[in-house]
Amino acid sequence: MADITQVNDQISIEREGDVALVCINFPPVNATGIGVRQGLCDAIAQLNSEGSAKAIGIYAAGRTFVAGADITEFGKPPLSPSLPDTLNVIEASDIPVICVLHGTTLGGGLELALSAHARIALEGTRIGLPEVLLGLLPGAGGTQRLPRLAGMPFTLDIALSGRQVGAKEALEKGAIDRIASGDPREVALAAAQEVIAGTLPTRRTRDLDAELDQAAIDGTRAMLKKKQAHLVSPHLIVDAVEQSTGDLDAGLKFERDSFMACINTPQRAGLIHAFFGERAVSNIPEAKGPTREIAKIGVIGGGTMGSGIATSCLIAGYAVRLIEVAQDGLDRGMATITKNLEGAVSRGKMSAEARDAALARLQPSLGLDELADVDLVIEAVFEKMEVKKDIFGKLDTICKKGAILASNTSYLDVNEIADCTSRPGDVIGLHFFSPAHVMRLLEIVQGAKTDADVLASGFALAKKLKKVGVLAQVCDGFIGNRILAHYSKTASYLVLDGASPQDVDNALEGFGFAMGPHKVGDLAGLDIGWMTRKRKADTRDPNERYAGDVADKICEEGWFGRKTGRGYYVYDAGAPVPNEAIAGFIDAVRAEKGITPKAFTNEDIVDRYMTAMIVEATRVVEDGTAKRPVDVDMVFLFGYGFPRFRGGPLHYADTIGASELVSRIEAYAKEDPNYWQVPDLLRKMAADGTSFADLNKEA
Ligand code: 3H9
Repeated sequence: MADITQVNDQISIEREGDVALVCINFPPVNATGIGVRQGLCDAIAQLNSEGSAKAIGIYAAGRTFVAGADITEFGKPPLSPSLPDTLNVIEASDIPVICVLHGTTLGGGLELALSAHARIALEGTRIGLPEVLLGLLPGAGGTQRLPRLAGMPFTLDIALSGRQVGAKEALEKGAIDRIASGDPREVALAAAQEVIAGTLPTRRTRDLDAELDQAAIDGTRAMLKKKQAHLVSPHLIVDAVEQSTGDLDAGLKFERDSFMACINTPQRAGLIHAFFGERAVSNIPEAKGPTREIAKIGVIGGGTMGSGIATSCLIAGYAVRLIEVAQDGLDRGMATITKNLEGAVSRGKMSAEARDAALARLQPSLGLDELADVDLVIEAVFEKMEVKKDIFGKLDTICKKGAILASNTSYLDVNEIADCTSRPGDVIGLHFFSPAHVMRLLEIVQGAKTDADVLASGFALAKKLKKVGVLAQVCDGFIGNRILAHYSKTASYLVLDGASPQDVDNALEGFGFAMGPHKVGDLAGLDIGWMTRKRKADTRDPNERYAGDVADKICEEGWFGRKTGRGYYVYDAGAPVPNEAIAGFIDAVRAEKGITPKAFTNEDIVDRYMTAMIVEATRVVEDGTAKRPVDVDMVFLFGYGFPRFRGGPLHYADTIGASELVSRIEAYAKEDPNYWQVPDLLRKMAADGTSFADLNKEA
């Protein structure tokens, strides 16, 4: 009978001869919540006061060693003992302590291991300090103890990138002492016995010195100044790592103070909203339940979109049949897919063998008849309803019973497409974002008659493709493009009313977007918007202020952005520069419309642009196109380059507050009452004092 004492629900001590094994058991990921911290302190104190054990082995039950601090505790009043204090207790133990790592040993989990007197990782273990991805810095010794073991460059690398490192690299760098194979408990027992026998050396990390690498510190600072000026925690990480050459306790204090400063930032709140939001979007009944088996996928269309979708499916391990109408289109599609896969190999995302295997699973075909045996078809052809209807009518007769028929349409009515088949229950929208093998968003569009298992299969597919699947209902543009169509007019109105395209871009880049809307337009191709404006000209609301005057003039010159070398910017060799001719177009339109230009500050620009985005996002939640505010937020983080540290448009809206937003909209409405209207939901939230976070909780 094993001699096991339960310290609390999450920590137990097992005694085996001279060895004490401390097991952490707090599913799902053994995060260091208050129970784990208290239990570890009590276990170490108890074993030291008893004095009978000669070595302590700490390991964890379940799929992983500790994956970090308990993120759900952040933003709430801190509970003692803190993690740094807990780890100091472990490090101070008179009885040597070893940790056995498996799974993903991250953040506070790695810091726990660093406070032990030796570390062994099981094969396949990955370690990392991902706090930076949550707007934090390692707050329990990571910036102080890791440099002592593995040096400053490695610490800066993993603490600033948040990347996970394999056991082999961790061993080479000195972050762990050994790699072993087997069961965590057995390895912990054997290692502790070795410690007693003297064949596994132990030492306290605090007794080692960290070597100053000024070049690494200075180089990193310069890089951050250029690339991550608006983020708080990366800069503090460098400051903390620089402190690691001094007294450990002073370094730990600096680190703790910096950690607490980060805890209180909106960036931390935004990034943690993003962490949980990414998981919440598929934590809905529609994503669960039975799914249909998918092994072979047909992709119709070898253009950029179809090729990207095919690439994504191949990378995930599916067999893919690529369909085009003519040989040259098919050849182009095959070449694009091959190039995409090459890119994945050169970026280290895929091995050359995996690429060859993927290409072997790809079958090019001319004509839809070849789709009889596929489990899922994804149509990615020209956005014209007549073309789509023709294809889906044919698929209805060709595809096997039970095959899922998906359209990658970005705004067309999925119900209309479904209704031209005899099996609308099999039809769904799967809206990928370009480049489809890179962008992580997948809007999963539920038609009125889509079967539940088809919908759940859409979510299962998203997971397999490593994408973030978000449920959307049918409407023009679904969640993302519908909101985009509304707020992008603000950028044009700002230019008509006094700002330059560069003013708008600079202000929004300052807010955190990687590119302002005019640069994005140039990249996507200005002709796309031009075609849409022409297509919608007859149906445009006569009361709507036209937003396309300047863009139309640019397109009339044959300037479609990057692909023609000229758009809002000029793309000769070197960095793009503003296209000077545009100012003339803007002046002409202002003169024609009698507009007297006004001055806009960066803050004015951001406020108007973001308020317009929030208005349409609110309507999308109000009418049920998106299930919850968090779904809108994830669409924007994963599909539209919205700055992750701001959490998404509706998380950001909560930082402003519904009342303030209503006042802003009412003020803007004095200029353009047709465009600026307060959504009923926002007015109600202002009256009730509620937030989008409250709506997330209710849903
Ligand atoms: C830190 O450590 C700070 C310290 O330096 C200093 C402190 C003073 N806490 O992702 P999954 C939940 S900061 C609470 O679906 P996977 C997650 O929400 C932390 N909950 O599984 C999900 O719940 P549900 C540094 C957590 O296998 C469930 O566990 N650490 C935590 O795809 C399963 O997660 C990190 O940033 C947590 N720390 O991936 C690591 N982690 O089932 C964050 C997970 O209800 N975590 N949950 O939806 C991860 O990267 C991944 O979850 C992991 C597993 C790789 C561990």
